[in-house]
Amino acid sequence: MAGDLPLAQDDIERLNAGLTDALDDDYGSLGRQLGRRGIDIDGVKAKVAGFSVAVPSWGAGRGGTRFAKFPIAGEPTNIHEKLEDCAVIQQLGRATPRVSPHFPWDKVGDYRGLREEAAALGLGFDAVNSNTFQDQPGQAVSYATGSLSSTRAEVREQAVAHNIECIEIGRQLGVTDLTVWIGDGTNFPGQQDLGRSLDRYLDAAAQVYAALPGDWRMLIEHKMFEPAFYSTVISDWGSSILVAQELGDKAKCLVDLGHHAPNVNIEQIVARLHRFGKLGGFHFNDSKYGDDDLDSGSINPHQLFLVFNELIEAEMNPRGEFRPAYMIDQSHNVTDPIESMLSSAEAIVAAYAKALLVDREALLAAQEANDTMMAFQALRAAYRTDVTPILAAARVGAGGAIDTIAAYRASGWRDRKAQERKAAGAAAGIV
Ligand code: RM4
Ligand code: MN
Ligand code: MN
Repeated sequence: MAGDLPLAQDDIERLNAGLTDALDDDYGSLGRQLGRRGIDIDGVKAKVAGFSVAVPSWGAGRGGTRFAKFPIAGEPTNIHEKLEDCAVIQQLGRATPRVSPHFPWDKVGDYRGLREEAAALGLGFDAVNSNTFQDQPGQAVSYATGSLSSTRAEVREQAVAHNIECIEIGRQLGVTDLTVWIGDGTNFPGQQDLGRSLDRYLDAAAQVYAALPGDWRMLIEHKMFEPAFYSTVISDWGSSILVAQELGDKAKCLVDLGHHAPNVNIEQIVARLHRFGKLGGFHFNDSKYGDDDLDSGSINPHQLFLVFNELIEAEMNPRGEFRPAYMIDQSHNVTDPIESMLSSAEAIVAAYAKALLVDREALLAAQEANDTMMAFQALRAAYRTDVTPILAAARVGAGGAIDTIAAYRASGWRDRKAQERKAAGAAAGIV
């Protein structure tokens, strides 16, 4: 149960009061418009209110590139401060009630205590992310040769042990998913045998899989490049699904929007993975060139809509259980991370809401009749609808802000934290 939310609820309500008449007006008008299309706006609002996406603990700090990081005053530097900032995002936006942790970045002595601390802030935890892509102080062996696929047995053992430790931490945090992304791969042709490195990965991943409790899933995240630039071991959705099929039912695939070659049809990958019951999770961000980790919907909101169109198709036609782990996975290099995550969550929920508006009967009929233009128009009609009033009304219903970023700025949160928190380091890298 939420104890102490970080912002004064009265302040949020006072700001909302000045915007309520306009919202009611816009909601009424959109309701009439949707009514003419046979859609009940309150039903859409109820679905939107039930939708949520996790935020990554590391996203609360300012990111950087491999060239530089420019910290801001008052940014969080440990998991406790990160949770506070995530609670601000949730209090205002009401779409991000869970935080996805990363280990060892978020290591603490007492995980049950951490779970209580989060609950008091109105938060729970989501998928645990293991980190075997960089070395940590005091680590026995280096990941310089890779981790789960390293040629060195003692490195593979260390990576397996770390993943098993993440499962144990996750149990204490009340989580049931382990996300495994590895940085393993090569920078030169010939550097490693492409077949044998996958064999080593499969063998090590099976040991992690064997340690999963009955109700847990292992989410395999593929990525085409970076930090390895010639080949990666789990490079694409093909490798991911083959591995997941070999490991077993509890292994699923996780799609990160930025982890593909430019122009790849990601919505089709979503549909394919779902077809075989292997779609386990999705990392939201946006990209112009590669794994840019830009804010969701900032570059290509139409792609986000098309992805959600497939996710809703999947939800309506579940193959076995459909329980995708949704998470924002971004690096906020030039904005206040709280503002970026508020804006990104809104873009994600908007894409979801628009996809809910697709007239699926009309779409299917047009597809069956090979009426290309009307099939496209079924999507277009949904995409061009401004769903802003539905999102705002859903937020208000849950105690959030109508204008989240204005409310955040009015709260003076970051300036206050700048007085209290120690300064963040400027080391280059994602955290
Ligand atoms: C990777 C991948 C993982 C994330 C790390 C920080 O590119 O997207 O999901 O945990 O970055
Ligand atoms: Mn990711
Ligand atoms: Mn990534």
